[in-house]
Amino acid sequence: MANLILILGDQLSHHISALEGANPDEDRIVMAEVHDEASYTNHHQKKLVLIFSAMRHFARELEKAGWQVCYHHYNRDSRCTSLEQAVAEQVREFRPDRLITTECGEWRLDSQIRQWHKGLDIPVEIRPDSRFFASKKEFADWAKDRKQLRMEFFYREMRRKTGLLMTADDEPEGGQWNFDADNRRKWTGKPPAPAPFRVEPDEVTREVIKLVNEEFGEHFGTTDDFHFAVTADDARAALEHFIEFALPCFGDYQDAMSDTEDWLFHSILSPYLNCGLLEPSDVCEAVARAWYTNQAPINAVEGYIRQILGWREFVRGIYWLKMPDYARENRLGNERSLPEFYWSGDTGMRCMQRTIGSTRRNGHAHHIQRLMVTGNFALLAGVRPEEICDWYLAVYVDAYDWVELPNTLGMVMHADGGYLGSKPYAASGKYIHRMSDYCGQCRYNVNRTTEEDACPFNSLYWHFIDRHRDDFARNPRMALIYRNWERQDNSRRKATLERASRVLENIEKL
Ligand code: FAD
Ligand code: DLZ
Ligand code: SF4
Repeated sequence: MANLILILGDQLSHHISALEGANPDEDRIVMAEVHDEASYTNHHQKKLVLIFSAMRHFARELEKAGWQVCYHHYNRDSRCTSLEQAVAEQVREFRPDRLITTECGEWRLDSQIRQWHKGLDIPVEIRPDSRFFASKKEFADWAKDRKQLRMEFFYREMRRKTGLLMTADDEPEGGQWNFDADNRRKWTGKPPAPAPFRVEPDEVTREVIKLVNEEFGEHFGTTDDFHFAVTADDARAALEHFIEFALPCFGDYQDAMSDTEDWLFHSILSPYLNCGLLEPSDVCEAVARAWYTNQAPINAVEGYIRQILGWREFVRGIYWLKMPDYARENRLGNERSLPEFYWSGDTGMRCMQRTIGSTRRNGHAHHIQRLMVTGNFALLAGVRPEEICDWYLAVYVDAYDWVELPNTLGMVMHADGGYLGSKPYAASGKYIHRMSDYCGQCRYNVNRTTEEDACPFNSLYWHFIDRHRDDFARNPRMALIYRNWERQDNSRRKATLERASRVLENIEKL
């Protein structure tokens, strides 16, 4: 029995379930760069380079290992513009008994693939994606009958299940589950942040850069200075670089932001984890080893593993539990359009300008920039969730619907009614000032709220609190905030709300 095996652009792993039990002498693999996948959003140009180049390298590795690979290169004149057409072409030529693939990571494409058998006229076998620690069913079982889902409890279950950072007595290493309280230091330039891991583009990548420049030059961002890994070996070297140079300080400066350093002590591994070049279990095990061999402290190691074993798995679980209705949620009733400066970076708000600048240049911004700068601003200003979600899906090299959507719609925009987070991550400029050195370089004054040069985040924060009284005043975690707002005298509150209204009216000019 001969099978056709489809490997998608984010499934670039030799251990992918679609390959299990396959026979290189009989079966054939299909991989395809296609217009529909390259343009369902305004993908950052570096993301296109990463995916196409990593796909080409992976196909070569498969061929070297003895597989027959039918690889469809992107071509603007090709009649084959969708994955279904690319597969259908191979089905016509090769006449396989069935198509085998691993479940796709996003609802849009997954729901299409589940209908392919009708047009292809052969069975389509869709296998679970075993790269995750928890299967979709395992997460759904955990979530069943729980009124509120809290990442922390799910994470503890995952620690117990995997044994990661657990003692022989089934207790958390270091005596605590969570060292977050130690992980909130501001970074003032010392210790110096390590240079990010770089791979210079080889011939294959240079060819893809040329292709992306010619065919997708209108997309967001730039291909300039592309230095991401595009093979599993290089992604592994990026992991080792992170463990040696950045992990020891990852915890301390996890929430810090800098006007001068784009990458700080972050791992920049999400692009590789998400397209298959790195396996989450390998990353977590390597990071845990750093604790056992005294290469990194527990607050860094636990903090890092929580991001992957906890948050990454948790948001995926929620995505599959709640889609497709989740994508349409807008519980705070936001109606504002996304300001144009999210695309251009042309704003006097230094924190926004620097975060969007890094996003444009690198296709990357770290978590606190995404959450507390660009995300926080969209939340406070009441941007339509759909528009800000489209932005986050487009602009990051690591962006895929399954991870972007719950983070944006749930964590940032609180548009799901608090399913993902117990309270909105709304903050005034004070938080950004505490965690960064942006404010010293800004046109606005972070210590002011009502004046014309006052930091826009300050009045917008109180405007958000005031206009969502019905949504949040009864939330015990927000009670103090409402008391603080009500304690301010009427004229002060009026002036704050008036300043916020002016900010919102002139939002494009900020
Ligand atoms: P590190 O800080 O080194 O963290 C380590 C790893 O933990 C990351 O590589 C990532 O795999 C995982 N991780 C950390 N936080 C999260 C999280 N909240 N959700 C899921 N995984 C997490 N991450 C994506 O991978 N793709 C996205 O499209 C994406 N969109 C986001 C949108 C918003 C609005 C926000 C607030 C966060 C988003 N994140 C997304 C999560 C997080 O910002 C990135 O994973 C992280 O910045 C990637 O950089 P890093 O590899 O240096 O991360
Ligand atoms: C994101 C992406 C892009 C840009 N291009 C391709 C492609 O040409 N071929 C392909 O197989 N996959 C691509 N991908 C990934 C898919 O669009 C999709 O996001 C994932 O497969 C979801 O799991
Ligand atoms: Fe951002 Fe406000 Fe600070 Fe300017 S003053 S950098 S707008 S937080």
